[in-house]
Amino acid sequence: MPADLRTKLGHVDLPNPILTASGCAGAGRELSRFTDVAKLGAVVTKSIMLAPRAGRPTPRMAETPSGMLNSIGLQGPGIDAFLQRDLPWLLTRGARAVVSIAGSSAGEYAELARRLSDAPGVTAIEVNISCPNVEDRGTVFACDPAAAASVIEEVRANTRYDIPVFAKLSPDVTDIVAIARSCVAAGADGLSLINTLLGMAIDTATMRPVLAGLTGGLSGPAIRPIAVRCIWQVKQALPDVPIIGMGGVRTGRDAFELILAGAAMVSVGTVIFHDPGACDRILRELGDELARSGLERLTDAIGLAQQSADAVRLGARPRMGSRD
Ligand code: RRO
Repeated sequence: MPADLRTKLGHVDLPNPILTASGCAGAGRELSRFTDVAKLGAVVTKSIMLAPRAGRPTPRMAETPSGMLNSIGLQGPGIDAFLQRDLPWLLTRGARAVVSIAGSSAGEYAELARRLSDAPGVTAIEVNISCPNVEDRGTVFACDPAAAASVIEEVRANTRYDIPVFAKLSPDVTDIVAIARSCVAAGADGLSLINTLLGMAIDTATMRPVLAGLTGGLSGPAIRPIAVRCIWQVKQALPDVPIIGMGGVRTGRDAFELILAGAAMVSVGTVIFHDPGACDRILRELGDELARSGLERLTDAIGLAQQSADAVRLGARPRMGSRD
């Protein structure tokens, strides 16, 4: 029997847990040549700001061992064009739209939340407070518990009550649990873990930085263990808060790993650039992983590795799956 893959995005039911990762599939249109966007758990859009924005100069991408650096710098059409063109397109296709928002002040985030609440069809808002590609690290709200809370409080207060608000956090902090607690106390319904890590590459032939923006966000398989660790730590501290996990997922087994750590949903990102049909494949493979492990429901797998760890701590034998 195929496993039941249904999950919950806050109080919203999703048919399955595989989402696109913000920034890796635009607003879904390009991806729709390769994937039926209505069959995904949801499409998470590229972070949208109030005004259109050109982003950083090129080159903006660089390959690294088992990963990739990006220095896009929040390129986007702005909220007006998004509401006129991109959101209606997603809805006519039957996709669930999780809209990622970004701003340079709590007030800008609040305005975006208001505009999205007035539009029909927004499934959830992912509040990107962790973009690494900004001029001033002081504006990375997710690096400070009070700054993170001030944005989330404004967004929650200005978002329609039936739209869940997820805060997207940065792994570039000493204590991600402190930031997570602060966001939840400020009204976040869930957490997205993790954004990219700040990195840099230097071309030894030219003896210059590879990226025009100098630094960039590191993504891809290289960061998956960091995502697993962050999800694990936050799930331990806040077991009832739903988590969208992301970071280097390439296969159904990788997605299963994030779910066992505590994620209720998994966003797929960097792999899409060289395998645009990856979301469909990962969804199939995840179903196979659950079946092989003797799990009938995805929800039974969420955070399951934590229970095994608890059992080991208490001196009991860990629960073994049926995998050989
Ligand atoms: O646009 C970007 O450069 C970007 C964003 Br908003 C983000 O959240 N994470 C990232 O790696 N790049």
